[in-house]
Amino acid sequence: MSLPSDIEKKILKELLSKGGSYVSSAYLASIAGVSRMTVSRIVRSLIGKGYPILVDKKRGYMLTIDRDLALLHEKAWKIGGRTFRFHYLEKCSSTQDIAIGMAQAGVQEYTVIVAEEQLRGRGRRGRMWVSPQGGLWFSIILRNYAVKDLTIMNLVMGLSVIYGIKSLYGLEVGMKWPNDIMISNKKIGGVLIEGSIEGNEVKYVVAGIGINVNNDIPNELKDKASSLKEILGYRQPRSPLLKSILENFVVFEDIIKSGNKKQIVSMAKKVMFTLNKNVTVETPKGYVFGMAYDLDENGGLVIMSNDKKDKYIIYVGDIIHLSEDDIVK
Ligand code: BT5
Repeated sequence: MSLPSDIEKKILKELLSKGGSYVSSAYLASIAGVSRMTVSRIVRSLIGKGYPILVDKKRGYMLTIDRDLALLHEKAWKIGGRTFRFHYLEKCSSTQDIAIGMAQAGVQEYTVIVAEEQLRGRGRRGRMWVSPQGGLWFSIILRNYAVKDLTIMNLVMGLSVIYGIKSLYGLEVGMKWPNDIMISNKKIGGVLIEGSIEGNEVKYVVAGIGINVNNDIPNELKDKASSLKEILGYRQPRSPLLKSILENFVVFEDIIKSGNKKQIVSMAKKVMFTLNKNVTVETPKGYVFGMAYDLDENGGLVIMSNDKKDKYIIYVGDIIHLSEDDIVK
């Protein structure tokens, strides 16, 4: 997805600032210095990008920020030859639980469960994921993956989120290995990959994504977490972000399904904040100290011990906690 043009930005800014009320087409035309026909064309293009804009012949245009995800319920988007079908829930325990139940019941791939609020949102190893109203919390059911590709799925989803945010807002976004989405050293989102393997076959993968958009960050997380609202300075509809993430995801999924893991790893290295940092990793076998300097071909973090005698490769499942020390210059 390309960044919006200047005229598009002007119209969008006006609709965002008057979110929830109608803005007349004549007013938008005068603000942007274009004809009403052009306004109508630009609004149609914004709707195509996932912006929840209601059109009323008499009153003009209204962007709905809070109800945008609800509008997706039982709707579908065709992106990159796939059909993503949405189930929206006002409140649920965790979209992962719902998606896993549906995947086990045979529901088709690319079904997306999206919730306004999760009561028991979770991260890795049963950690709590704070998910109040206003955030983007969703899980996608995926199928037809090879077992060998699973270790890299957190990178595939992480890249989809990073490029989804970058291409929509032009922000600098990075990843803290293995699954944290970071802007200026604060966590704004996370990825959780779960699935089921029987024998040599992947029955399903459920990719869960949580992004702080308009939700408030609780005090206890404020020093290490932030939201797009805090960073951009205003509230955003979430459906364009969801669309942008899915548009990027289909590109990365095509790459992984064509067997080109190397390309995923090399793209992930470019956005990985953790590389060239001194790290401490807590694993079930004990602590590992050293410099994280590379990703291996399966997405594992390669660490050189401080005395340069030992090399460790750590995978997502091995890690309990990773902390970064000072940046090594
Ligand atoms: C993650 O776990 O970062 C994966 C988060 C995945 C959440 C999505 S939402 C949709 C789907 N449904 C679910 O139930 N989950 C997925 P992890 O690396 O284990 O990080 C968890 C840690 O992040 C916590 O221990 C907190 O320190 C911190 N944290 C919790 N909530 C946060 C939030 N909203 N924003 C930033 N950090 C948070």
